[in-house]
Amino acid sequence: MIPIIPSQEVAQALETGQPVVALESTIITHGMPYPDNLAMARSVETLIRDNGAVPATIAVIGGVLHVGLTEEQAEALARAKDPLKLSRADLAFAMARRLTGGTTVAATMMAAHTAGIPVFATGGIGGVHRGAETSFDISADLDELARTPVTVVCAGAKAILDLPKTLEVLETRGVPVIAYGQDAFPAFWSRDSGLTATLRLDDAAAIADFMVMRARLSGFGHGGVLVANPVPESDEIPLTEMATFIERGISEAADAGIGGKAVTPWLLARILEITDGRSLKTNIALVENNARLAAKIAVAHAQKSGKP
Ligand code: PSU
Ligand code: MN
Repeated sequence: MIPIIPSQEVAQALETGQPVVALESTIITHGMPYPDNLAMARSVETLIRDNGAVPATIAVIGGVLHVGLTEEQAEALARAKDPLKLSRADLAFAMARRLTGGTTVAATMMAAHTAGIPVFATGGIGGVHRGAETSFDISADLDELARTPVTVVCAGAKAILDLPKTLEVLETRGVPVIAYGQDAFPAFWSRDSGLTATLRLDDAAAIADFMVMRARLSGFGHGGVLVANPVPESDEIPLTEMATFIERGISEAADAGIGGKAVTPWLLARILEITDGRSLKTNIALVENNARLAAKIAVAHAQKSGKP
């Protein structure tokens, strides 16, 4: 048996076929500073409830893989000192050593699928880093999307990555990339990356239909689905503006010798400083926007799966 502990509320929702939305927690432990991280975690859960689904934030606390956190657990995670960043490669280690950490998109997908939750909301996925041709830094999120059947609702991928290469890898690995309500693939803080997503759907019900059909094809073997939901216009920082901040952050990261798992958290924190907090406001708005859409998809999917 896989040692996963669902909260009472999540266990009950899953038993009775109610819609559930999984949430990652690296965004809490490494993506935003305290106390904004805790406020974001709370508002996202509230938005999911307001849209008719049950939130299930996933994290490892003291070695236990939790699916659904109590208020106290969420607060402890948001305040944790030196929490780990847990991707597929790190989960068992953290659990065996009874450690605490936030789960990335990859690790959250693993836990959500094991728990029986088909829909998951995050901010942005990891991808192919700029310079990957020499560093080989490609997020495990992409591999997980290729293998684990969970629908991930994100705001695209951050423009700190190499977005054309990220889309190429997703295509090679057979991951459908669906832009929501527009043709362009969004770039996290910005609505338009300048690249076109291969697929487009305009409402939650159509995405749920797509999920159901993909599951029916699972005899061929199938993995996840990526839904790329642009940040609301009122909160976006256009790419032209963002590009300058990103270039500066990346060159500073290189000078400081930042590499590996530390790159994304370091850049997010530095860009927050460079933009004087504006990027954080956008980051929170896009996660909230993704939570709303994920809840709508989960509700539509639960109906189409013949459950209440
Ligand atoms: N996007 C954010 N904040 C984050 C991340 C993405 O706005 O904290 C995290 C996600 O958990 C994602 C991870 O899965 O970064 C990717 O890290 P890496 O590139 O090291 O795989
Ligand atoms: Mn990496």
